[in-house]
Amino acid sequence: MSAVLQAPQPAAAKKWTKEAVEALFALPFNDLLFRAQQVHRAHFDANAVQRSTLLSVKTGGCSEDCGYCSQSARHKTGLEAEKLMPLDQVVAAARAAKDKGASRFCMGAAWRGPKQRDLEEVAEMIRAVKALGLETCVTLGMLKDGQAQQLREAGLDYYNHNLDTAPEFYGNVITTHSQQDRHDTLHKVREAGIKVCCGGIVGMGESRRDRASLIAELANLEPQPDSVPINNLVAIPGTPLAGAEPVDPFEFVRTIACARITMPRSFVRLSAGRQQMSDELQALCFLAGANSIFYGDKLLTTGNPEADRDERLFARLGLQAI
Ligand code: SAM
Ligand code: DTB
Ligand code: SF4
Repeated sequence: MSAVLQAPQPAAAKKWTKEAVEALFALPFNDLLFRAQQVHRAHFDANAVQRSTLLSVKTGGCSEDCGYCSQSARHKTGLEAEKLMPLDQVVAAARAAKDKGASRFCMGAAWRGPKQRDLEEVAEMIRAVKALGLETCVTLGMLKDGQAQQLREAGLDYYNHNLDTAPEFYGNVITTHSQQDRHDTLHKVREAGIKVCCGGIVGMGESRRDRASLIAELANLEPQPDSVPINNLVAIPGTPLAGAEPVDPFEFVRTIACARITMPRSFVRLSAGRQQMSDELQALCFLAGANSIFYGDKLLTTGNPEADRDERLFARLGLQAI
C-alpha cells in the first residue's frame, strides 16, 4: 500500500499529537505534497491566493527580547525607533495597497502590548482602513481585558498573534513573556469575535520535532486559526539569531504541507522570507497548500518581493488573486 494511504490521521479526539505531525514530516516528499494537494483541493480553489499588505505603524524600541526581531530595544540592529504613525499616512498606504490589489491591510506595532491611548489611535486607523473597503488586521502584542472588545467595536476583522515556535523551544528564543501569555491574548481575541491569525517561524535552530510540535499546537487551537502565517526566519544582523543556519528549503515546504493537512480550512500564508526564495521554491509552497502571501515591497522592517514580481509570478503560475 502506498505511504499516502497509510499517512496518519488526527486521533479520535481530533487532537494532533506532535508524533502524528512528525510522521507527516517524515513522508516521502512527493507523498506529502500529494496529500497536501488533496486536502487543499477539498477545501479551496487550488489556484486562488489571498494577498495581505503589511504596514509598520509603530517601529522599533520594543521592550521584548524576541531573538529574531529587529525591533527589540535589546538588540543593536541599527533600526531607528519611530512614534506611532499619523492617521493620514496610514490611510494613504492602505489606499495604495488596495489600488495594487491587496484584499487585507495589516498594521503592526512593536509593543509588548498597547497602552489605552495607543489603542484609541489604532481604533481610528481600523475605522479609516475599513472605510476603504479593505479587510483589517492588526498585530499589537499582548492585550489586556477589554482591549480586544474595543478593537472589535472599531470593526477589526483579524488579530495576528503568533505562537512562533514549539512550546519546548519558546524559552530559547524569548524570555520576556511566555507562550502561555500568547495563548491568553488569543483567547481574548476569539472571545471578542475577532478572527485569529496565528502562525510561527521556521529556521531558528529548532529541530524537526519542534516544527512538528508548533504545527500540532496551532492545529489544536479551538477553533483552528483562520489564517496561519508560516515565516521563514529573516536573519537580521545584530539579533541573537543573526547566524542561524538556514533551514533546508524542502523542509520549509514540508512545514507548509503539514500546516495545510492539519488545518484544512485555514488560509496558510507563505510569509516572511519570500524575498530570499526563488520563484520555483514559492511555486512548491503553493503546491504544498499555501494560499496567502504578504504583498507589497516591505514587510515590517525588511524587504518583500516587489508587487510587479508577484504579478508576474501569479501570471506564470495561472494564480488568481482573491
Ligand atoms: N509585537 C507584536 C508581536 O510580537 O506579536 C507584533 C509584531 S511582531 C514583529 C509579528 C511577528 O513577526 C512575530 O510574531 C514573528 O512571527 C514575525 N517576525 C518578526 N521578525 C521576524 C523575522 N526576522 N523573520 C521572520 N519572522 C519574523
Ligand atoms: C507574521 O507572521 N509575519 C509578519 C506579520 N505576521 C506581522 C511580520 C514579518 C516580519 C518580518 C521581519 C521584518 O520585516 O521586520
Ligand atoms: Fe517586540 Fe513583537 Fe519584535 Fe517581540 S516580535 S520584540 S514583541 S515587536
